[in-house]
Amino acid sequence: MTAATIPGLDQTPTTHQSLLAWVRQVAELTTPAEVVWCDGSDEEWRTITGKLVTAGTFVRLRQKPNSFWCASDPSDVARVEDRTFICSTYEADAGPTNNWMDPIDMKVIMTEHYRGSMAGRTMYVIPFCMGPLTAEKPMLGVEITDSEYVVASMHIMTRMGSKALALFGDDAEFVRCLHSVGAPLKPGQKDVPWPCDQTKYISQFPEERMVWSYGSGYGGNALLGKKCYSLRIASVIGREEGWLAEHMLILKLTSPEQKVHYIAAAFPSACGKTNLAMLEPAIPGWKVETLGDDIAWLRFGEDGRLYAVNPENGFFGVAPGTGWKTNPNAMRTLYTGNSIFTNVALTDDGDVWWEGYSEVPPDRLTTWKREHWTLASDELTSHPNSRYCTPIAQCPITAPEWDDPNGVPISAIFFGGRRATTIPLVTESRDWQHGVFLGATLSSETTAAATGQVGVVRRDPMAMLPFIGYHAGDYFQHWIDTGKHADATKLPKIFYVNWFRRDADGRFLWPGFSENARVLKWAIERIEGTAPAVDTPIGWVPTTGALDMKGLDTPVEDIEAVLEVDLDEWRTEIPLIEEWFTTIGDKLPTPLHDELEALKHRLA
Ligand code: SAT
Ligand code: MN
Repeated sequence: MTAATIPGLDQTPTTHQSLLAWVRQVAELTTPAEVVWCDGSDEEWRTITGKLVTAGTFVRLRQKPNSFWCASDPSDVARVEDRTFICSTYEADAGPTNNWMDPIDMKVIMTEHYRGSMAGRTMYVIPFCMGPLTAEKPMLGVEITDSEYVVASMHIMTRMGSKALALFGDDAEFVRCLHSVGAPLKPGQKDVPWPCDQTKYISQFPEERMVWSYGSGYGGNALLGKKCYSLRIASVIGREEGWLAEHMLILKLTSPEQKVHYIAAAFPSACGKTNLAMLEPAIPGWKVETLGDDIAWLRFGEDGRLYAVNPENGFFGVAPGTGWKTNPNAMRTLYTGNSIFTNVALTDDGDVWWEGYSEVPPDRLTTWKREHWTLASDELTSHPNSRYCTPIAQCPITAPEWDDPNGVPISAIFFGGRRATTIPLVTESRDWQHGVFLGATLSSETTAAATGQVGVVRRDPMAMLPFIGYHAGDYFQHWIDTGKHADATKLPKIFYVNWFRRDADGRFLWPGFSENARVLKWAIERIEGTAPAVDTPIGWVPTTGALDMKGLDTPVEDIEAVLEVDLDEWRTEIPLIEEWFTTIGDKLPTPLHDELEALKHRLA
């Protein structure tokens, strides 16, 4: 079939010539059966989800309105970091923490994979906008995909369709996102519920503001507005334009005196980011509202403060462990409906279930592998990385300003990881540069949610290790410069938290979850200059009495232990930080080297 005869190709709802030319070029390469421009309407949602139900990809839930269960191919369940590439012209611009390939070589390889890859399928053109549509400079993108699952998910996760396309005019800049599951259909060939290819590529071309993804249908590999655009590509744009694209939740904290503070926080996976974003504070009178659970774009406002915008329109949260006890606001959001559940279990009466959803599982379930499950089975019902995808706007504690194009002024940035030892419950950095040092050396123990050994300490700078679109050393320098160019009194204060410290018997020293509000409260009181802290070699740590512990019966020894700065543990930490900094190489900014030397000196 020649391009001119592909149905739908000439139905072009835009006068943006370079967009039209690109769509035509992709259609000629991938040879789909038809081309559809997505308008983002409710009718389109009904058509697409209906098609997915007919194909056996989706099962319509009977217990949650307008919601669907979906199981992926068992091999296609998570981001594939070893298949993720930064294709900058020079390898030195990708740095030691990314896989790099020459952009020309990558295009040659991937072009051959894309050739004919959409045969027998529909090619969808999804215009979208990351962040508010009303932004002064809306952050536009177009994803071309042959996956209905992607179209349905993009309906939830982004502002997409006609309302985004209206902002393109004749020549607006946009990020080109190309995605194919890599499973062409021969005439008459029956489709599978989750088409994908064993070969996968997730390639970013930062200089061209372009993403090419092939072979996977899953989340961060396929919803290209998410990690690929809003972190990898946006981090490069942010460096050029003087702002930060970060892997951070955004929350609004209101005190009993009605004082409002906004907090952004970065944690590696499985450290409770979504739970913190939707916290129900354990201390009376304090209120948390949410603005985002995964990504924050931080830009300076005219008043010199740093403002955060969440580029996303939905939550793509880890399902296991989400329940009425751990995150009631997430549960309320999901019960509202309009959601897609991927790789969780399905109940006989048409509902979802996962480990932690409720205390007692139903007697019988269909697992994420589509297998029959009973209480006697010892298999997990849901994949540890199974996900819910649900609109932010329907979360009962979404702050009304979540869609404000100017964002919200950030008072505090939290970095956090999962560490059994060494890292106290909370440390306040001495200043911005020391805070950058804390973020750059952020570490976490691996959990069962990812493949590999459990309990190994890994560096995950700013929780951005797989998402920095350029050289990690340049990224640290950009963070330092961001502080240098600002009025220090207006910068957010930077804190380092660890909810996961344990005693010698492996028992958690801190209750976590809604009690974490006590740490937020202390941080706010530090900003307001009212809470006590001790000056330790690693930064400011609360005095034992500084945390509001009213209503908690945590023994004072536990509070002392969770706040302890153990100099011996820290001396053991130093070689690990040195090893990490060696990995970064020559581009490690001198100020971070100086911070390490100063820390060593204070510990000596
Ligand atoms: O796989 S995703 O990037 O979509 C989700 C995540 O890892 O946060
Ligand atoms: Mn994430």
